[in-house]
Amino acid sequence: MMPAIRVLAIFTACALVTACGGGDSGGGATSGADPVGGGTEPVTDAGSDNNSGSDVDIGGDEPVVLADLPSPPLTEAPSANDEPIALAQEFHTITDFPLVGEPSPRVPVSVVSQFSEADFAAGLPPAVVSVPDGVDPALNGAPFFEGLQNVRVNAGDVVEIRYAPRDPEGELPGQFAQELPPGATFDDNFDGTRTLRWQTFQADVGITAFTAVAIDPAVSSYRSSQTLLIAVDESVDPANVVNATPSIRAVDNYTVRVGDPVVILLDGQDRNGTIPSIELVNPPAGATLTPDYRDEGLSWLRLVPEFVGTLTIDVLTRDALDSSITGLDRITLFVKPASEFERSGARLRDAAANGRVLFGSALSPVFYLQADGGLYESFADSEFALMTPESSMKWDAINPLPGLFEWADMDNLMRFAEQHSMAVRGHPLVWHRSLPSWVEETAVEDRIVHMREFITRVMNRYADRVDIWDVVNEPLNDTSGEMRQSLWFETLGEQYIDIAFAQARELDPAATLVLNEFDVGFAGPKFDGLLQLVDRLLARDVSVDAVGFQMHVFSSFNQFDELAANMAAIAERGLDIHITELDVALVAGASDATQANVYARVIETCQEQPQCTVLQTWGFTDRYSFRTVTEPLYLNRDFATKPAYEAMQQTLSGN
Ligand code: 9MR
Repeated sequence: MMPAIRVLAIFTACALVTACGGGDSGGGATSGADPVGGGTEPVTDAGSDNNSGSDVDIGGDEPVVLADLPSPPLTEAPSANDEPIALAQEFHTITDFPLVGEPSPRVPVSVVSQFSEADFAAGLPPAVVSVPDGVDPALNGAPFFEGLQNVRVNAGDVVEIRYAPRDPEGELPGQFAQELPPGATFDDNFDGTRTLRWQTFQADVGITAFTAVAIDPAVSSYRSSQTLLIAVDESVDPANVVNATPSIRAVDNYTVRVGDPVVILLDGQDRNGTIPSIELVNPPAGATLTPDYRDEGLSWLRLVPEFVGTLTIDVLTRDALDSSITGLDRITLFVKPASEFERSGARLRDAAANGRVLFGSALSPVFYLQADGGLYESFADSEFALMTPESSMKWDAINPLPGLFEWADMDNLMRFAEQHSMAVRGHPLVWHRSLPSWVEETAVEDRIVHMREFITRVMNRYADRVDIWDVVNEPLNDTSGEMRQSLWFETLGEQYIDIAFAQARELDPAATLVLNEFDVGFAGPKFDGLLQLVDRLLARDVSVDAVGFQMHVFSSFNQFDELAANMAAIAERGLDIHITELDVALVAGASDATQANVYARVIETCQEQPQCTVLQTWGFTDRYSFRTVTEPLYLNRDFATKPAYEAMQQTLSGN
């Protein structure tokens, strides 16, 4: 059971309002402040006076005091309606424990059309000109498009609009298109003009905006963005609307292991907005095709390949309006014998444990909904003693709308960790990214309470299964080491960090609480800024136990001495070091051996520092990496080991 929840009372108010004066030298500013314990007031708008950022005085060394969160809460708490339901086997690849899915039906996230008929009637929107420093528009006029106006058509018509960029100085500007309407092209006429060509369908009815950008011939960063509105009306005679051939959304080729269940999501598409039916032309023995339980446009193909070799499955889509119109798509699976995926030597987690380091990886959301989920699971369950949800615990994943909680993905990863005896790192409780838009739109004076409500809800559900929490992620600017002017910083200056840690500590007294940051594995202003922040937090008794070094590095990385020195500086302050997100992007021309060496030496550096207690990679296969094009991980896209795997094994084993 979690202890009862108390909220931030009033932060040390004097320190947080400009009226109290600035000067943060030595912390006198808050000493006379009157922390209100047990108060009921949420954060007042005093916080909003502190938006200015770096001149905010966060005050002295007073620990924050938490008081009760507001009742009723600012947004509706999770309820029984959010509870996941059992997920049938037809929809996933896991065989050794039951999975859950979101309850049906899905609550739609409302999509508000950006442009209305009134906007259309108002005429062509004005161009948006970006004038770089050093350009005087009086001397160099902005480029523009000649002769454009908003366009109205009927569904079924082909839109053709010629874009002729012009420049007041007479030279010909360049141009490019921002996102095109579905199926449209922006064709080069080889005379400086381009033509937008768009075959409209019934599904396109409404107002679509299209933006082209003209580039000044003299200064390429001097640009005009011109949006044009295209109103597509209902067709006078629906029979005039072309009926396009349906298809399924493209499916990648996958390598799978013989005998593992495979699932493939088939997403029927038709440009006119109807949903085609799906048939398998040559279904493999035992294959099932099951409509998704939440979205009628989706079907799940599930099969267990029995033979090694290349398996092709042809999928026929049949038009919803005219059954004689069909599309054909092919899915290819490379089915390999189990022996291809066997690995000699110690498993990474066991090798690491000998050297007292906890070894693990981030796990992709819903890996069990991918064709190669079986291979993914078997590698993860044998190699890792610790797992972090790569994205399933982020705010936008769990709480996309106020009062709506989607727990299923995170519940499944927790269950996976439990099943395979892995420790769990919760990630991240407070971050400026991966926020649902409703959080970004909250009033600054309410935001700390929203933050605390989120922390509370996540920790109440998972704290008894989580050992380590990344409480605050990336509080510093990308390179400078100054505080990031994030929407969290905007509330109370850096005291949001104190509050987040106090809240996390209260809810999970025994957990390891971490401040996680990137680009701190080498010397420079960012690491200096981190150390200063850590010192300020420790001076205020903030309950931080460890610093996470993310370590998204490149194969050219060679500052191992600096990494060791940085770790030592954190260790001297009594904190542990966790390598939290290690991956090594290949730079052009670099070999796998160079990459392997970086993995080995980062691991070695951690092993040499007694307080480096956790080593974690950010995924393990190049197929599911956020840096996939740079092949930063130690299995390739087909789950074959790369030299980095053996190098890690050897280094972790101390060989
Ligand atoms: O790898 C993650 C990627 O799949 C997500 O799209 C992205 C946004 O949520 O986050 C990535 O993970 C980040 C991590 O949570 C924090 N440190 C930086 C990681 C890479 O951006």
